[in-house]
Amino acid sequence: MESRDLRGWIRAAEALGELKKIDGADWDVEIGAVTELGHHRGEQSHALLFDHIKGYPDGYRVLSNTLNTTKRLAMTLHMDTNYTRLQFVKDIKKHITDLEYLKPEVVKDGPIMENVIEGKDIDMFKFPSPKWHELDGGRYIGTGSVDITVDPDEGWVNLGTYRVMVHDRDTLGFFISPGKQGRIMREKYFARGQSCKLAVSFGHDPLLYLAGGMEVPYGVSEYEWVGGLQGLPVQVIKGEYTGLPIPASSEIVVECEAVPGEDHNEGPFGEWTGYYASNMRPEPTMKVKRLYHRNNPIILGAPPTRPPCEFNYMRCFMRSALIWQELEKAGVPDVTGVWCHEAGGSRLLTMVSIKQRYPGHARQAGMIAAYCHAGAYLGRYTIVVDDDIDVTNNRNHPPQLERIARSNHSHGAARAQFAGCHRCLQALRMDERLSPRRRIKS
Ligand SMILES: Cc1cc2nc3c(=O)[nH]c(=O)nc-3n(C[C@H](O)[C@H](O)[C@H](O)COP(=O)(O)O)c2cc1C
Ligand SMILES: [Mn+2]
Repeated sequence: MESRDLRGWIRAAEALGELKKIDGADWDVEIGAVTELGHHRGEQSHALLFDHIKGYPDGYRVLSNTLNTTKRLAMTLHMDTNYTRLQFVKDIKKHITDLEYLKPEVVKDGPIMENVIEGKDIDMFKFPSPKWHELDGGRYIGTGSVDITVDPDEGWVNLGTYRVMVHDRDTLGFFISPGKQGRIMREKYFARGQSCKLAVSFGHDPLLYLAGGMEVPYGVSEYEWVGGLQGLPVQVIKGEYTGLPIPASSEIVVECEAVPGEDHNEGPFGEWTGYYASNMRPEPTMKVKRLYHRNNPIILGAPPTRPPCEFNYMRCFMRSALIWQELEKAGVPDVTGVWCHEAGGSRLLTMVSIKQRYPGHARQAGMIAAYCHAGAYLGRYTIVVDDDIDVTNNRNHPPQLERIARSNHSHGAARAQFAGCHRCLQALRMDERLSPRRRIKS
């Protein structure tokens, strides 16, 4: 099998009949609005390739809506494309459980070296980075991107998908929330008063962004995880400035230095919850030292929007498979389904079905699903149901579930509720708008 780049992925999406080309859109909110409409078309959506973008040379493109159908997701994972959702989650689980990590292959040259730019010639505005949502604080070149860092103590290389804003010609802002692996690495450098070197890729096989955007275990490089998944090492070139491995066939890569204390206002940015979750605030910045890009480069965009949004649809499958895997590892028997619901942006609402065997079985499944690595971060509600419910089937769930997932329950943020086999309607009791007394009574 040949190693795939973003252009190979586009050809494969076209072959599936799942790609649309759109000419003449404006980077200023228009690409974002059209992208969001696509998010809400779910399985009917197409991957969208924007060209002839206003004010930019023809061929400087943006690709969005890559992973929001099961067909495109399966194609990206090098799997078959005729699945029910539940079977697909099961097969992904098997796929990632049997994974043998493959180290990346270091090569001397690749398409990314077509243009290498340094010093005063660096201009991050040369790309049609979208302003995705109306009230965003700026233009975001990085949404489906990966930040590449090396752990200063342990030496392993992490790839994480964290948003990247363009501040000026050679300064980028990046927001990484607490506890993410790239943030832990950055903090280690900063705590020693050292700068943190990073490479960031803005266009690549969406499989790399899929890996960068999910909970690959701590200490495992996403390069090795992707290599294992595609059965072929990812080809990388050693960056001249940072020494970090950069994908040889990326569309756009920067090598940067983040200096402690050099923060700059970042955001706000429309979030996957469907609203602005935080205001503008100072966040670390990166100075671009080298800019590499292919001729006619393509930015891979994966902006958050109101749910369901594209990247969270992808994560519904991936995180469900990971949680299921962790349930099995913890010895929970007879799990028949796991679904990180799209109404909760794949994080806030996890549903598990079991063939109930003994008293405590539902509680055990719910506890572990709520608190295992893949389920813990921002996990809010976990519901356990009987095995006659297909948890992946939207029609089984009332629309109120979205409100539940987004509600703000006040009785201890980490308290999970287990409806243990009383069907998901039980969950309505958790609606924040009801007083605790009414919730108990309802
Ligand atoms: C499209 C997309 C955008 C994301 N944006 C951010 C972000 O701006 N900041 C952040 O901390 N996490 C963001 N995430 C979530 C992280 O990528 C995710 O938690 C991932 O597990 C982080 O990688 P790590 O486990 O190597 O830290 C995003 C995920 C996706 C798929
Ligand atoms: Mn990681």
